[in-house]
Amino acid sequence: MTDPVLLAELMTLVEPGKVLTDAASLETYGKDWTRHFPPAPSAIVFPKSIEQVQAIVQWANRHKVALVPSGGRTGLSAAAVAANGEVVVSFDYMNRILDFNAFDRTVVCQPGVITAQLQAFAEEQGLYYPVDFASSGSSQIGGNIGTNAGGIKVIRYGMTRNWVAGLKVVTGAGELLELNKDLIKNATGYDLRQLFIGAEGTLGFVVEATMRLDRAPKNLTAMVLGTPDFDSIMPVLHAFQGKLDLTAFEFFSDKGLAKILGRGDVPAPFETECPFYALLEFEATTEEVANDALALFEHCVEQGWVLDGVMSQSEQQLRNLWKLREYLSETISHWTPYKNDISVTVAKVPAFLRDIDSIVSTYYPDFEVVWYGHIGDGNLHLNILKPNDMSKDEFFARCAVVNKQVFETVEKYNGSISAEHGVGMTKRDYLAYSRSSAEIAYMKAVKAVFDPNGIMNPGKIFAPE
Ligand code: S2G
Ligand code: ZN
Repeated sequence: MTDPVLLAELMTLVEPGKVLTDAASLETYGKDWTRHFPPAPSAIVFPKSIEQVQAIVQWANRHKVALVPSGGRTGLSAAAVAANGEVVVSFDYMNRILDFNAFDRTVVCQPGVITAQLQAFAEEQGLYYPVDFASSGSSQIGGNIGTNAGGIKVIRYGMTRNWVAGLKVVTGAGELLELNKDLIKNATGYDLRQLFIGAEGTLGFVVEATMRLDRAPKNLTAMVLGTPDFDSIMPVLHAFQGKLDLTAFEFFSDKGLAKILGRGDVPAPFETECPFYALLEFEATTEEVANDALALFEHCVEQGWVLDGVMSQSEQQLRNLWKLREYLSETISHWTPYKNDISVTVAKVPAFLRDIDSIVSTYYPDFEVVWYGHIGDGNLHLNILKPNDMSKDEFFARCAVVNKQVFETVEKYNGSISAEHGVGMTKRDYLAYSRSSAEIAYMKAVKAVFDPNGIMNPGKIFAPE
């Protein structure tokens, strides 16, 4: 859409200066963190109110103009990429915390509230917003809801879906719906709120979200344990989970640690060099809990599952241990990684890991492979690093060759081709490895109900027909 008449009409729907078409804005707002599809929007529009969002959607329906929602643009599946002349709807100017209810422990947020802003607000109230991940400093609540963001605390607190008390959405038909009214109990038919969570903006726009908060955790304590191989990690999880209420159980490989230590700003956890590392966290509410953790560490060493380990003794050391895991995504981005974000049920992780690792080492003998992820909830991030002397296109083409084997293995273990990063455009061609044709047909029927003219983020989740 570049028709100047349509653009002129669009400008009347928002405040002056809130429709941009300059090349720099189109480039910046037309993309997310993926680099597979060149951004090519026709305009960026910045609504400041729900009414303006509704007017934009009604305008788009009248003129059959495709709209792409844009939040913090930290997505990893190109769900927020406008590659075909769409109009990007950015929520940068709908970024306020509107209300807080101490009794319900809920916060009413506009979609452009930064995740870290909500986390800090919760802390000021002596409470806790428990969904956390590497990009929380720039991701927006609207985008977190659109992708049902997961991250590092899912093992205890679940995904974003668990923390949405209520939503106001503008459907693809331009109607405003208030979903669930922030109620804890509400047995009045289909919970339409849940449809919009994880829909990647294909059903409509999240224009207001009431988020739930939890009590603040006490004396969070982390351990990093070095293990001799993949197979030792799950018995460690099982041993610790049997005794402690874990708030996190992550893992990363020696190659991942090497990239972090190469930064020069994060200390090594301990001297011993190990093939794999588990990072676990729990609330050391009493001396006894801390002693239980140390006893479990000793037990795992005796069993040969752990070679060495360290437990945080201070806030600073807790933060340093987390940097070993949380800095991975940004650190390896310098090697233009080909990313897989796959999951199976926890019991299947060991066999699944072995299968995937043998595929990877067979097909990628000359590529550097970095493993990390939220292994406590069965979610693995497999990152293949691009050799410096290889072009991006050749590298991605070589990696894509193995997708079939990787996703066939995911299918064999009844897993997901996208655990938390969503489908967007990067995974839409592989959807059938995780969803049946009947499910896909029903999902498309649901989309047709909420977005009858197909203007909402077309080409995302479902490949164009
Ligand atoms: C993580 C962040 C994105 C990535 O670090 O857990 O979900 O790099 C990731 O895969
Ligand atoms: Zn992750």
